[in-house]
Amino acid sequence: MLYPILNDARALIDLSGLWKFQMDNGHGFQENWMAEPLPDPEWMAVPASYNDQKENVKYRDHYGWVFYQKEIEIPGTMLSQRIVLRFGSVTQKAKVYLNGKLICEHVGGFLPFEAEITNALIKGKNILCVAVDNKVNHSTLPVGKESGSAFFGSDLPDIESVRRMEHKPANLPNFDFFNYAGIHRPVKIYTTPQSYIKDISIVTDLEEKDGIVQYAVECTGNEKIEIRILDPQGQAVAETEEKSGSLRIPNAELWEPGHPRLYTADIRYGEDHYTQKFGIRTVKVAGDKFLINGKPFYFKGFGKHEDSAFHGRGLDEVLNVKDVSIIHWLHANSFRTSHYPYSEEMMNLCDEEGIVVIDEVPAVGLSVDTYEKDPIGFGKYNGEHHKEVIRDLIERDKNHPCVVMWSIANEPNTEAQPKAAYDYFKPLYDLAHKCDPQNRPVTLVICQNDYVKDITAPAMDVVCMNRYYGWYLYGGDLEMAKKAFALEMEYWKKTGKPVMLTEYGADTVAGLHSIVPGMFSEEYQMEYYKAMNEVLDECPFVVGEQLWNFADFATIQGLMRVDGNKKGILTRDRKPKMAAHYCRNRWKEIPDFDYKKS
Ligand code: GCB
Repeated sequence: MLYPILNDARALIDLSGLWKFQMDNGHGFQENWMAEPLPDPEWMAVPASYNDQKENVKYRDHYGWVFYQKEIEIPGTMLSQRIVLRFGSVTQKAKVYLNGKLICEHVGGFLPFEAEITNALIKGKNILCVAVDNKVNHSTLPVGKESGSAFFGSDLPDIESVRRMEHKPANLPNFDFFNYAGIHRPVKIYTTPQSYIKDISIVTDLEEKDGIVQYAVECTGNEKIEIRILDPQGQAVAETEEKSGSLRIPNAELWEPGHPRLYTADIRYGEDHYTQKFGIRTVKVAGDKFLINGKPFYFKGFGKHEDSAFHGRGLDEVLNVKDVSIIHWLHANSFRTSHYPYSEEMMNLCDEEGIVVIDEVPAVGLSVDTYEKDPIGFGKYNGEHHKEVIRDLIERDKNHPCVVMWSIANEPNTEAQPKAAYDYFKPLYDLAHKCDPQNRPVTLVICQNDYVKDITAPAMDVVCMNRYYGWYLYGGDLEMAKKAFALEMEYWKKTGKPVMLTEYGADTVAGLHSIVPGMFSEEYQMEYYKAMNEVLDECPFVVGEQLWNFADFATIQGLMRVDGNKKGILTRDRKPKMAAHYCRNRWKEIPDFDYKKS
């Protein structure tokens, strides 16, 4: 799906700003809130989560539908074109109405969707209404549990279960980040001519010093096409009048981490015009190495979250720029979009800034017990939706040079029912390969478990693992943690695969210090990373270290979390903890390429 742009052929209107908002009273749909002005609205900013914009627990802990409304009027000059309404993301589920008519529905909170509204618009004012549902359950990604009794603030369940101390919230996210909801990314209206450019796929290769650009443009209509490839300085270096084919760029300037050179495919099709940036680079796994442009790359970075004060999970471009600036300051070169696709704006920025991205679908929280205890196993999840998000993510991000690998899940327990896990995930792995014109490596991030039983992780192109030796296991005992970690790495070495640590970390309260490093202190977090990195540095097959987490982030309330997850090397407002300085010094000495020589 193409990112909406403004140019001499296409108009673009951004509907960001204040929208009218009302939480469902249980009768919103029956009372036709989609068609009439909301009965008792208040103001809510878009894009952003609604949860933290007001000082009342009912917004933070709302469970179910909310309604957003905006009056829109389209300039008459735009009406001769195709008019498309596009959402960057709405979390978790959306029903979109124009003047009371349902124009589209979307399930899944982290990917864009759009609908043509040319014929649904009326002259003058139109009521645009978006109903948003935040519930998570076994059919959604991420996964939640719906057990059907009390939720925050609702009535107590029967007295017997209260006495038995059974507390089953109606909706419990099975993931460790706050279930922020709302219209999270920009809502835009864009236009195209009636015959238009629908999609573009670009795959690049290298032959000696030349770049090979294979391209395919999908269009509707029957117009003449003209494509020019512009180099990073804007000079035309190739031209064609074919919708698909291959072009040679002599002495190509490559896209590399830290040195991102971007080309542009400038496409005219009849009256339409679209410009697509791309990078000339290759990505490949060879033996136990991860190659970018044929050279062994070493990932230095973190798992992140889209999370900040007030905005929640809403797009915050200031924060994106700030985070990328901090990534450069740290001498890091990469991150994983844990645990869902990030905004298109962030992906564009990473292309421009030369940050390497592992792109993850929102498949977090898929957990099963042993066959005896959980005979349905992975069967309880919605595999079709899982396929859909893989297809849609790749469709959205296929042309980004920053994306070097797809992650099809975070921490499903692949060892409790090893064969069932393999049968569930292997087809998803194959699907990701099939969908990606660039055929990038595919992985799945595994959790700490009885690793010798896991047959799914070794079936991936890179073994990506989250490990908490020294925190959840052997917490406080770094010597023991090191030994256990080193023992495990002996096992993975034998698989011959590239291995990467995609999470490791320790909760750390900024400002808490101890001379003898103790858990939660800044000294412990730093010593923890030193200890784990000592093990990693002994393993030539390890192709990267991405710690957990870039910054502290919000989670559901619970006994494990004091004001959220504190494993950031930065605080939530981006102040460095001691470990950030340690990482900065370490990563300064680690080159992007050829770190592990043997
Ligand atoms: C994990 C999860 C991540 C959590 C983290 C933690 O393994 O992948 O979502 O936040 O552990 O801090 O417990």
